[in-house]
Amino acid sequence: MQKQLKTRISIIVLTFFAVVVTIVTSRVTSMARNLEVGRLVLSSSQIAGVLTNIRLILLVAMVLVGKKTGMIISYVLILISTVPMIIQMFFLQKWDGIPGLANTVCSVILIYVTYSFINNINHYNKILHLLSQQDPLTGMHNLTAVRDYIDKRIKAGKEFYISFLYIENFAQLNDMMGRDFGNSVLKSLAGRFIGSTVEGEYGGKNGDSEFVIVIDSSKENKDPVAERLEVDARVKQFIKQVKRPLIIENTEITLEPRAAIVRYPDDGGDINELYRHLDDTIAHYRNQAGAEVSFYDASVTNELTENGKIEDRLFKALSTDEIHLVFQPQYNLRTGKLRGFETLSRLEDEEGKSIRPDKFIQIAEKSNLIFRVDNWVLIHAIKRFKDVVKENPDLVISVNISANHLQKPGYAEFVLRTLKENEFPNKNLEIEITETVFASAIENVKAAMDKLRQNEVKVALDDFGTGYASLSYLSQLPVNLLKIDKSFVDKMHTSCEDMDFIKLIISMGHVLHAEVLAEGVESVEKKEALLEWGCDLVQGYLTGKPMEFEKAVEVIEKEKGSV
Ligand code: G
Ligand code: G
Ligand code: MN
Repeated sequence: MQKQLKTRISIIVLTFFAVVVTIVTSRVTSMARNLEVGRLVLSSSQIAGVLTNIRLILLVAMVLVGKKTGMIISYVLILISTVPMIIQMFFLQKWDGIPGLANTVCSVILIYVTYSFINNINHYNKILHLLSQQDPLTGMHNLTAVRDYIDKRIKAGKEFYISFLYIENFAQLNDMMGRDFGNSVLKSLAGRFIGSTVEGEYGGKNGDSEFVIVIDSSKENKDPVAERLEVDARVKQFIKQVKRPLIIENTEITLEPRAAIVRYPDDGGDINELYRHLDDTIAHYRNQAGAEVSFYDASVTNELTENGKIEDRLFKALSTDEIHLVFQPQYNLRTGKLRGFETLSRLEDEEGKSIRPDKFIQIAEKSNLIFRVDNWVLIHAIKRFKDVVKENPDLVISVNISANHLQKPGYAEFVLRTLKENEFPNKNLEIEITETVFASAIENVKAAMDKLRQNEVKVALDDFGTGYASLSYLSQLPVNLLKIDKSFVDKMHTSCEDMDFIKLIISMGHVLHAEVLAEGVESVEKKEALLEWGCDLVQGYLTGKPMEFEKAVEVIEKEKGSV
């Protein structure tokens, strides 16, 4: 609006001056006498020539400012000033106007050239703008276009929903099948998307593999709950489209789409806040079962802030050695003898309140701090126990290792080097890994485990029964201990199926030449039943809670005394 007004005013001003110059020119021409400016004597035709050029500049400026309108006004002005000249020439046979006429023809051409030049530039500008609003791969509206659209909606005072639709298994697919394959997937999806938005919806592509849908809040539907349900259903339709199997390069693939949704203005006052809350929602629900379409709410951000604080705390604790280690004893079920200890880490917040270990371990795993935590724990556990194991050559000290850790190149070598540097005998260390290693690069895991076992380090499979172990993998992996997950032991006396399962794990362990340990044993009855079923080892509150190092040493000493 502002711009249009400015253009109009400029055209009026330019027209005014052009008219003035035209009038003055015709006056000067008709005067037919010389003008003296100081010592300079100018003929009227000389002055008219200068004025005509000034007018030409004004007319070209008018085309630049007013484009088509500018050109029309220019031509009208030229026509008005030329008609008397032509009349004079033809009716009065005064041919001295011919140079002026030639001048006029040149002006007409110049104005036209200027106009078409401007027009072309505008045309290319439009194409450039279109390209800048388009995702090059899929042809969908890109990030900028979507942001522009949202900005306009906010300025227009509209209410709307934004949904980010992302594909949980896209990165994995990209890694496994290559980027070209991933690009083909996105192109096919874009085809499904572009055709399916209806009036009041706007679709685009955000980041690498993220789609955006903006859905207008319906005017007639004022009930917020009903509206939310409608949006939920609509986004689920998009999800359904994405989930339809895709055939790319003769491979059928199934995607795992998920969506996060925010509402303007409820969930954020500007686009940045809305986007941040969408990202928070994605981070919060990522890998969470059943959370296919999730609406943002404040608790999402609160929890992320909370997790961020724990992460900061952990980060600091790693450099100030404030992670605290406790040790839970493991016993031989048949002889009742102490076998060793599982090392467990503990962390306290700034006020000294303890942070739940499963929580901070999970946060560490998400942020990759887990590698540092695991290494810290390994180093500190063996430093603490190195003198103790020299006195007790059969004692086993076990540490937990995150599943991702073992597949990192050089991990086994790192463990062996650490043991050597600390003069800790390899056979006294046990590495506990969870069954989730089976979901990762098994070849690397197997190589690392083989290397450790060849060097007498023990390897235990933790939380057994809850993960993905397949018999074929299990038979290939050199484990010396299976740890039956606490959840089975908990349900031992209430569920026959769980009892059968425990018996099965025990015999499976023995077939694999591994020992079997039951975790979380809290009662004498369970302990006795496990013994009867042939279970080898036990770890639980019944036989000993996780304890401080000094207490653990006392337990060891007492054992020795009782033998
Ligand atoms: O005892 P507790 O509540 O600490 O254990 C919670 C979970 O955290 C268990 O599954 C345990 O294996 C895991 N855990 C405890 N300490 C560590 C550690 O240092 N590294 C890893 N990767 N996991 C640990
Ligand atoms: O997954 P992992 O085996 O590393 O987990 C060991 C966890 O189980 C630790 O958090 C430990 O404190 C806990 N734990 C060990 N024994 C018992 C028990 O008998 N009862 C309960 N409730 N927790 C136990
Ligand atoms: Mn464990």
